Amino acid sequence: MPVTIHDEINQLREQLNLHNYRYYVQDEPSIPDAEYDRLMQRLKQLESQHPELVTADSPTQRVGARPLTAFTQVTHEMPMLSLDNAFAEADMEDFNRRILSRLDYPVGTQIEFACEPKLDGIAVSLLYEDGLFVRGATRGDGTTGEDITQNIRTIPSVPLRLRGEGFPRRLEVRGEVYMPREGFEALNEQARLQGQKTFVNPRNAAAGSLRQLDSRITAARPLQMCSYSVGIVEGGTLPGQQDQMLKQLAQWGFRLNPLLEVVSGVAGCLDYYQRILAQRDQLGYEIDGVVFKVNDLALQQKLGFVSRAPRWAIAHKFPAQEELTQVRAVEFQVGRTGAVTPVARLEPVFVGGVTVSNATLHNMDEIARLDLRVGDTVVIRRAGDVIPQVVQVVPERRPEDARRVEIPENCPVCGSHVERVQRVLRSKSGARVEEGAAYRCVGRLSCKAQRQQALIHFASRKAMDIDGLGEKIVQQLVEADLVQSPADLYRLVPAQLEPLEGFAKLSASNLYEAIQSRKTVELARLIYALGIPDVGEETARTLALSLGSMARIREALPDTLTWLPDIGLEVATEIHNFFHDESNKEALDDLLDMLEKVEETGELSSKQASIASLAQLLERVNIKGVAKVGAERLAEHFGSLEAVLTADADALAAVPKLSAKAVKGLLSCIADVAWVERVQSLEQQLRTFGMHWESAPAHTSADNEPLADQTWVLTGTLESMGRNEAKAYLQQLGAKVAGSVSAKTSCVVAGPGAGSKLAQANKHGIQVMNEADFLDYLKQQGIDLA
Ligand code: D41
Repeated sequence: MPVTIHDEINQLREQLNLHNYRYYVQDEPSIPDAEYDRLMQRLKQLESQHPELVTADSPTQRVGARPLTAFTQVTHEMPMLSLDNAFAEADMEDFNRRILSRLDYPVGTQIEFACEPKLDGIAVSLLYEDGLFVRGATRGDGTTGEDITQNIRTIPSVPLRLRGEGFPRRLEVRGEVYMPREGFEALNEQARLQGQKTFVNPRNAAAGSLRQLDSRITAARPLQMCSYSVGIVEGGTLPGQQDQMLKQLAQWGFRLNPLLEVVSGVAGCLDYYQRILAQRDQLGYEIDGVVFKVNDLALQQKLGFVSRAPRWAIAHKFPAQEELTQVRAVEFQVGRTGAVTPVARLEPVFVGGVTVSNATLHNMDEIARLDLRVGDTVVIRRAGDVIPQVVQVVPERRPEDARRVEIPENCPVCGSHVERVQRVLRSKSGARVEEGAAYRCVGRLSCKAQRQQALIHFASRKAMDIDGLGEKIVQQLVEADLVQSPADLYRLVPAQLEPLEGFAKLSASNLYEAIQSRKTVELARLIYALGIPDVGEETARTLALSLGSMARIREALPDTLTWLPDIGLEVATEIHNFFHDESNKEALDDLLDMLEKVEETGELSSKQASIASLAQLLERVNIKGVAKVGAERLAEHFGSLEAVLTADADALAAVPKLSAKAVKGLLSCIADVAWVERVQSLEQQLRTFGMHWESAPAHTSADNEPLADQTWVLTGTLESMGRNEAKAYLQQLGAKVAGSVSAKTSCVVAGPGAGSKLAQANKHGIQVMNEADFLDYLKQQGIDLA
């Protein structure tokens, strides 16, 4: 029998609703997103061809068509009550005592309580008639709220039609709309990138999202709704227990909090409170306490309410995650790269379980954004185990003598000039979105703060890995003026260390040995150890692998650096500026003098600019009408830059599928001597730098690093490749390559002429590979040996 359009539409809706329910209510996706998208597309297509078949509860109808001009008021047929609060165990005991006495139950009776986390969101009422969602409203003052039907419809965990059967003809479901933490962070991140105002907390974000007149905005906000109660119930009945009643709502398609539980007596409540409090920071959403409700609905009825709050329910609040306090001072800290950042010194305040007396203010823009002054009362927030933040100034409490915060002209640590550097934030798509000012102390290593941080970084495990040279000892060395720069570390002698606090003869000589043993270092480590702003391990490795030597890295122009994987113009500029700063140059020369050897990682292959990289070059030299594809076609057709630059109109016409616009653009470029020279010199520089951006290893991750945690040693000469090449392959597989054999060595690759290292390996029983084995192994690992 042929399926009618009507049937197909119904089937699609059923499938989509089921998927939605599984995904947003039960957190168990049942079909892949791509399949969902396909079904949705098909349904939209059918509905647009048959508009008469569109229904209000169709999954296509979540986002409203027209923005409202204002919200209308809704008077709740049954008032939405409020909750009394308990702040201490004694309040809970009182709550229980009141219940027992009102019910005439003997003291000590253990009654059942339904418990759930108290979601920090917005209370709403959802009305269903004959199973169809007809109206959503905010709680408002409990008597009147606002009609937010259009916005509620966009929340995927709200059913537009009740599932299953047996529901009352009229049913009002009450619950909380909230924004999970992850969605909140993402929303704020997006707002920051677009230079828009951020939300102070997830609750405000949820409230702001529901208050949108244009439901398309609400639809884009990651909102969720959990139900916790009912209002109107007409033409049907519900189970007689709070927990059973909620479970029935879940059957009809509502989301419940999964931590719902029934406990016995106050002791059960207090235990539940402690257990949820312990989980608070790990939950994906914010809660401000737990709610206890007498589980038996008949008892709830008997208990009734006083002044708009039920006698049968209470919210046991957690310690606040937001508190008010005063800013005593704003001080400035100097970091490793000289960045001068403001820190608020606060009147100590207990918030989120700890006493907070400092909060970072990030930068001067943040101070401007907050309009923060010394003396201001501010909202401090510490949630989810994160660093305390100043989220807001309370303008009403600003004292008359509140002082503006100025960036100091001189470094608070060393007195050097503080310079302003442009800070450019970019979104992932590369569009520039915000410019602001950052400030830097120009003192470099002459600034004690920078020196200390720089030395700590220099000695750290991923950098020079100097055993025993930690934060505290660096601090002592700097305090005692024993080291002015990294190079000075290598000049230290045990006799200078011995007098330091906590040192003895042995520890002094151990530290000395540890420092001396790190005079040979791989280039990538050394680059990382220098602490160039924005240059992490990955970038350091890219620089070392691609440019091969310190000399080349020091010389490279920002333009050249941007050809390397994952290096944008900002990082490239930082790198260039770092190496061209006089004081850095001096410190680096001095350091290189002190080091015995920098192990340079050569090129992976000597392959010069290939066809693909020619395409990259052509794509980046601003030829009108030539983008990625056009550049690829040109590169493929001509094969060399020379051939492209000498092509004429006929030659270009012969390039398959090249657009007329591209031909025109290229011809006018070729006619421009300055352009041709620029392109030629760019190619020349890239060639002399021997870049092989194609073959530079992409991001390495643990799963394609079979040798992660292993240390390999190369000895003797390999016939098929240079030592640097062999080393690069091993590093590509995740191995560390060391210069000497120790108990930690995993494997030794021994070429002809191997001497003492091979003997050592045999002595320790360490695996040894000859060249043929090694080549086989590399091939097995998918390394392409030309
Ligand atoms: O999670 C919540 N925020 C929550 C709020 C909850 N789990 N249960 C609640 N129960 C009630 C009663 C007992 C009055 C039905 C509530 C609220 N009320 C409530 N939310 C805002 C005001 C009152």
